[in-house]
Amino acid sequence: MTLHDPNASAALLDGIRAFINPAHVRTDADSGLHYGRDWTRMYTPNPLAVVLPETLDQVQQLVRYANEHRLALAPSGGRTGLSGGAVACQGEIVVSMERMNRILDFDPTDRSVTCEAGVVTEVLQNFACDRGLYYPVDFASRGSSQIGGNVATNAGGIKVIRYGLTRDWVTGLKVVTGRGDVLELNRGLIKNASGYDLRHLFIGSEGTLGIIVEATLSLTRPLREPVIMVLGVPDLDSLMSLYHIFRNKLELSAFEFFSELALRHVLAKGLQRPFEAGTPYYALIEFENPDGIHTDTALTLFEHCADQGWLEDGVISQSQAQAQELWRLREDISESIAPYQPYKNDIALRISKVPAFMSEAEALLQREYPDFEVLWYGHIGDGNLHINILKPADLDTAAFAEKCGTVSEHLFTVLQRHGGSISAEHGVGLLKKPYLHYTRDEVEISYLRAIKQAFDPNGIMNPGKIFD
Ligand code: 2HG
Ligand code: ZN
Repeated sequence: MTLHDPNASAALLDGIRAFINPAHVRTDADSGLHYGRDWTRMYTPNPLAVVLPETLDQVQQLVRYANEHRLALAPSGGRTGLSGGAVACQGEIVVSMERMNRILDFDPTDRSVTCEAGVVTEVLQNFACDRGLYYPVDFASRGSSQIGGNVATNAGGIKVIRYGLTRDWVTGLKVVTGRGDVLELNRGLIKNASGYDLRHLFIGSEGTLGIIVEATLSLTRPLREPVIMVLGVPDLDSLMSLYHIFRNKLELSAFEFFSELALRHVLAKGLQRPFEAGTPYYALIEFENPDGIHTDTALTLFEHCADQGWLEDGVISQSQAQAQELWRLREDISESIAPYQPYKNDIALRISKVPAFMSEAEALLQREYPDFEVLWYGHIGDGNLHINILKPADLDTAAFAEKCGTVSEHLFTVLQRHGGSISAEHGVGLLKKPYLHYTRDEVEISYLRAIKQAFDPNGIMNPGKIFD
């Protein structure tokens, strides 16, 4: 909600300064720009203020205060989201969790760690690594995304095929609900059959039910000597054949894909082609290979697939450094295309439906939008495709957004027919809100609203995100 009277808003912010360090209640333009948006660049940030609490108690006081004065709060983590879930464009108070960044507890017997919401993903990964363990939810924005945001979007990433999503690693949450109550959900238990599991409602809630303040996460053993193969593939059917055969013979920790068009953007940034031949698609496969025990299997599979015409060329990493370089071919795509203001899609399908959907969608996009450059990449091994449409230089942002809205209607009609979801891992936020009905019907959305009402009766928590 926007406060039109500047004196009234100044007085309300002074009220917050009574319980939060005044230096951490900011209204300057730079803070508004910095904290008021995520990696989605389609919205103009316009927060009332940015508040950086340091304790659970302060978060609770803030939520109670916001209820009393009907102030909208937009919880904020590393703001690496791509659906506008952390955007504050309607006079919200941004609640940045970045000062709540302590790791509070580690237990080697439980193999679990409890941390505040503002801990950066990579910090947690390194903390686990230093103790001989592994936090396996991983993605390109690991260096700035925060655990609270990961939980709020149920972040997925590049290892889902083996390790699942953030949801699979959260054993406990401490939250402040939209009503201002503190709930300790599941308390790190593995088994807990004591009724509704509210923890799972907060996972993926995109800040609309309350503020995640702490998370308890499981850890596992690290991957043993993982190797990467990048394979050049002539068509989609071949890609799926590779998926079947490699997945049956090796335990994969990643099966990613990208198109030649997508690859060209990372090559333009100075990376090397994985091998000389260019092919329409590439598969990136990761598996453990301690002491080279699976090398023969991988090479036999490679030869078999080449004989079948399912791949044209390929490379297998010979060192950790080479593996990292190969990963960059896939992981750097998103950043390399950011200057083109891409219209992003993050869809999910059952894996068995991927080829039919992709060929239908490709034909549709070529027929209806021949002038758009469309890039395909993503986590094909778990049915998650990122379709990025690049803005032509001569089209202004508003006209492009409008055209992409029409693309979405077409694309999601096909997606719905194949039983898919409009968001696999980025969330709904503002960007996908108009299309939620392609995945959730009105009856189901009415249950979502009822849940929102129970946790946030005054509608102060991230209003306008997911649904209105
Ligand atoms: C990825 O998988 C991220 O690289 C970003 O989820 C996807 O840029 C995108 O659309
Ligand atoms: Zn992704």
